[in-house]
Amino acid sequence: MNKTILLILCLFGSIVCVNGESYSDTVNVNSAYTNSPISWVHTIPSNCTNITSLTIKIKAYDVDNSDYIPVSINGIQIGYLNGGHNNQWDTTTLTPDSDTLKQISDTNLSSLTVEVNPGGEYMEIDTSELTIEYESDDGGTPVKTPIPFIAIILTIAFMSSIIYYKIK
Ligand SMILES: [Ca+2]
Ligand SMILES: [Ca+2]
Repeated sequence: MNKTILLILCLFGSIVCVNGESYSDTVNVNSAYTNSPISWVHTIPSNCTNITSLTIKIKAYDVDNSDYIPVSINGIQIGYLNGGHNNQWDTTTLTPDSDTLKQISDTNLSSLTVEVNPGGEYMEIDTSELTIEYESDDGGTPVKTPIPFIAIILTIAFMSSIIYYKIK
């Protein structure tokens, strides 16, 4: 590959990634052991206009079956709690794809309301950890994220290709 193009790609990737704003919020849901819907609210930054990535980790008890208890954010379903944990605690990690994120971003973004619907199955929620990367509508002080893995890999690939061509 043309080395100049590769260098430009590396630099561009690094700049785009480093400028992402990042935010985390943990809610101690502490729900009852129940078969009714459970919901809670994650606050998000007031200047957030678009969510570019989202990860939520939900610690739940006694989720017996897979693909059975749906999880939604602002009414948009993002997946299911992990099943196969009869009378056990387990943490489900969900990362909605870009189409789903766009649907969430199109809702009222003043906060994120999470709901799980046990549909008659008894279960319990302990904690919920939300992490988002987002775009904002002002020039406020952004929280810089660490240089992400992909930028490091691209840089290493670039350096390696230079060394390879030099010794060739
Ligand atoms: Ca059970
Ligand atoms: Ca159960």
